[in-house]
Amino acid sequence: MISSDAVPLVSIVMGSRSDLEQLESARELLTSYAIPHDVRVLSAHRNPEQLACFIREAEGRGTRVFIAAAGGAAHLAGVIAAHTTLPVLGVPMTSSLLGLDSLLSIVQMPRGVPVATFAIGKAGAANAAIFAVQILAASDAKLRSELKRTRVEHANALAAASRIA
Ligand code: RP5
Repeated sequence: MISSDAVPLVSIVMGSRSDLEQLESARELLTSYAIPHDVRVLSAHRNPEQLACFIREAEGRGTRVFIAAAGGAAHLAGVIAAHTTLPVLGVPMTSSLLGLDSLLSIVQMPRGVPVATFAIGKAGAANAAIFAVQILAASDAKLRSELKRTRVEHANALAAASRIA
């Protein structure tokens, strides 16, 4: 169970409230692994000072991973990475250019300030959350065994549903 006063280990930051729907799976996954997390709308271009302040404070509080979701000229993840050496997982949001603009903006970070980039939209959001759990699990044996158990459960469910005719 996530206690409300637990230190958020993962911070989900999105560029606009309009991104929220694509990120629901990320929130659900982190909750299912009982990972304390927070969720913020902070834009790299609309409120840059607030964003920088939040990243510094989050790191000071004990956040270990950032998930950054943005669409269009999606510089949010890169800007977050500029303010921290913690891992930043970038999720391109679907956009008027189907999210290809967001994907290319996030994935093409110049050498030296990396952002791990995931698939466009909901699948990417879910995978970023799982990846965040995997990062935390590197130093948490219990979490590692939960991840393994989930993989086995998914494989079993797939096997049980494999017969179509
Ligand atoms: C980006 O611009 C946001 O991440 C969002 O995906 C996109 C559109 O934002 P809104 O105009 O809906 O606020 O910064």
